[in-house]
Amino acid sequence: MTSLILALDVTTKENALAIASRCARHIDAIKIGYPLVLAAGISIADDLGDFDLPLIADFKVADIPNTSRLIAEEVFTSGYDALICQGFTGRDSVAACVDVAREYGGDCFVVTEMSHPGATDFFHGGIAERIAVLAKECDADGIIAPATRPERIATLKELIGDLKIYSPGVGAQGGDLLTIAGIVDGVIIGRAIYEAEDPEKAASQFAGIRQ
Ligand code: OMP
Repeated sequence: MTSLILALDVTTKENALAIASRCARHIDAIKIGYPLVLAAGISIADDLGDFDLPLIADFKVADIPNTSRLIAEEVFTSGYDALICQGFTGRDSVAACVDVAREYGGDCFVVTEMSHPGATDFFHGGIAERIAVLAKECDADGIIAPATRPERIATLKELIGDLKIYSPGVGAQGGDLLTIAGIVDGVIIGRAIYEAEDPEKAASQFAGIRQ
């Protein structure tokens, strides 16, 4: 089974709750990032908690270990179940995020290679591979890898053992759902659901991967 993760990048609490409410039965988790938290506050987790779905805080934490730890503590004490951090910051910063996740019984996912075109400027040439190995060595729960480059997912998958892969880039960024659904643990989809004329219908169509 492949999980369907809704990237809830809307900028009002009302819209967030309306879309989550309509999509909840078709999805396995909600990912919340800067757009929604800056607009509605980190306590949006309390409101979204009503849907009884895991909440993933996508802050792509990329700081020194102490600041990363402080951010991670805010995330987990605010009711989120998982945190996404960048991996290029290095071992000590990634370890700080993983350690806090462990303290709170949560998960930590490490971005290895991003999904947009410009990501190839810096993540290629062996960097993403090194980050994938680092994520495994730091005992992270999984990596984030690009649905826009399925061949890169295959390469990174060979390096991470039993770590999970969550993959954004399907729909608005051009990634193909069925191409990656069989090789990752979770597919992250935002605009193709929340900007759809009927978000519930869109979510239900993507939810075919959950069977
Ligand atoms: P859509 O492009 O609208 O489906 O949204 C994709 C979601 O995944 C957004 O919340 C992005 O911030 C996030 N994302 C990427 O698109 N690419 C990445 O490389 C990493 C992420 C992420 O970490 O979630």
